[in-house]
Amino acid sequence: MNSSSKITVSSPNLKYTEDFIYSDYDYEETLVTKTEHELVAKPYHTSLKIRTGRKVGKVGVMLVGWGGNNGSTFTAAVLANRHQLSWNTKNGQMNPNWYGSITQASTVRLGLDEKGSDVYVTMSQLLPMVHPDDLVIDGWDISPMNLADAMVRAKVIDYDLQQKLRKQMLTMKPRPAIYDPDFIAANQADRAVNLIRGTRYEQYLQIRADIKDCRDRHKLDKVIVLWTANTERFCEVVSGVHDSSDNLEKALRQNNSEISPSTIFALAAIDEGCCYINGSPQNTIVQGVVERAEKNGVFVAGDDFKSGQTKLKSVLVDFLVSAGLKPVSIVSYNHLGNNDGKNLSAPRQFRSKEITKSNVVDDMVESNPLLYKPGEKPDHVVVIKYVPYVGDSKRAMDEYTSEILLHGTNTIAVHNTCEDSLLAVPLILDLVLLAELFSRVAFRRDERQEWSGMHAVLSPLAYLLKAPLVPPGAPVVNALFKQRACAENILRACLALPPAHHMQLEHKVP
Ligand code: NAI
Ligand code: DG6
Repeated sequence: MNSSSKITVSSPNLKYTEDFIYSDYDYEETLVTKTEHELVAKPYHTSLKIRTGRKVGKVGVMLVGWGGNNGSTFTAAVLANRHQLSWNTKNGQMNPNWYGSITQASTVRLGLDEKGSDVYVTMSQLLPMVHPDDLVIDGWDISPMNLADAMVRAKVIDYDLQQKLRKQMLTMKPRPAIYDPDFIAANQADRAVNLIRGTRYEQYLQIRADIKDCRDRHKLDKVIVLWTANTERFCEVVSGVHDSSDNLEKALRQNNSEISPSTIFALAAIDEGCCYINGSPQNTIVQGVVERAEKNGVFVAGDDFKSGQTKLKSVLVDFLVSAGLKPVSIVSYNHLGNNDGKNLSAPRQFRSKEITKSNVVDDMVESNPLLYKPGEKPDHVVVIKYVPYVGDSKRAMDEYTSEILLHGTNTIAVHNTCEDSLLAVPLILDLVLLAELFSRVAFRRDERQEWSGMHAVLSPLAYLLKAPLVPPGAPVVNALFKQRACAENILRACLALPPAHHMQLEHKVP
């Protein structure tokens, strides 16, 4: 496989122009109707026209919480890759990579060659995507620390690489941010000194001004705003406040105290025409935010990066349930010593994380009524403890107990030790790159219709998120490989390629 090879699809259903890739796509599904004694399955297909813009443009990402472990590590990773910096460790010389990023370091099967062997390409080769080296990074933090010192504070990057990045990162300074002590843990107060003062509406206006400033200064075509700041408590959703774009606007101007800092960032981003991604668990993207995003034709996505323990859970439980085994107890314990762990040691912030970490097996359980009665679920407990000594090196211990044949018991125990930020950073990259790509994809059913983009709630990013938001009424999918297949097959559809089915009938049918 040559990761720089150009891919050209040769098909009567695909047309390339200078600006667009046009795909004529037959979307196939099966409609099931139920009568008292019978299920009738009827295949159907929908003809779609899909248009993908080929011009990527100059893209900026503005991180909320830029000076945190994820923000500083993301910046370090982009710079290390951009400048191809190598560094020494006790294990020898290291070179940068993007391991953990599905767009940069994972492959998709394009098809088979003349000998019947699989041909794989990097996911980023399929369609024009922003190159990570070209991303402009900016952002906000309630802590004023420059990015070089923030990287030292995070204790994630090897010392020698820190030295090589120091000069450049010293010049990077987070913009003042919105701080509301009611939303994050009290133990964060000492870093909250880089602040936008004033009412919530004034803070919103300042965030808009910051986005404009970043866009103008770097001559950007697109800015994506991504929250990787502290986990907030859930806001109390109040009707007449959060339930519509107009009500939110009114409440913002009235300085309503249940409008969280993250929701103010979301509103400002959307009103500046930027996609907003929520990498933390809180309920930022309330109904009024979704409505605002729909009106402005921009994407929102969330919630909470799915990096380690939950990613494995969304594989393991899918495996168990689809193997006909019945998980009955899932206990997930973790301890960590970074600032995220410190913030999560407060009950209300822990509760936000407990919610996103707990609802991640529901779709798999509901998919198998042979194992689970309606409403029945495994016992599922999530514990998080703050242990400063281990820093960013999170320990996650999971015990999965399942009922097996004739009421036997199968217990699987998993222990994972890993720098949390090194798992989260590639997800930040993928979220940004895929959101940008999907902003260039439009659909219509026939020539008479206008092109329209995907739904404002960008659910194809679900693979990267613990509690994926979906458009109203759409089913939530947590199973990891279904999520991956969704993203991969949408990319294939943009190229008029059939979904990956893995049947390999060439090798089975005489
Ligand atoms: P961190 O605590 O090191 O960084 C958060 C940063 O946000 C801090 O620098 C803090 O000063 C800043 N901040 C707090 N409130 C702010 C506000 N209103 N505006 C701007 N900046 C603000 O945390 P870390 O490890 O970088 O994680 C960030 C978020 O990502 C957390 O919510 C965490 O739960 C979430 N997350 C992290 C994962 C990981 O594997 N590292 C995975 C899933 C989610
Ligand atoms: C402790 O659980 C801290 C959290 O921020 C997690 O590290 C983070 O949400 C990642 O969770 P997971 O379950 O995807 O590894």
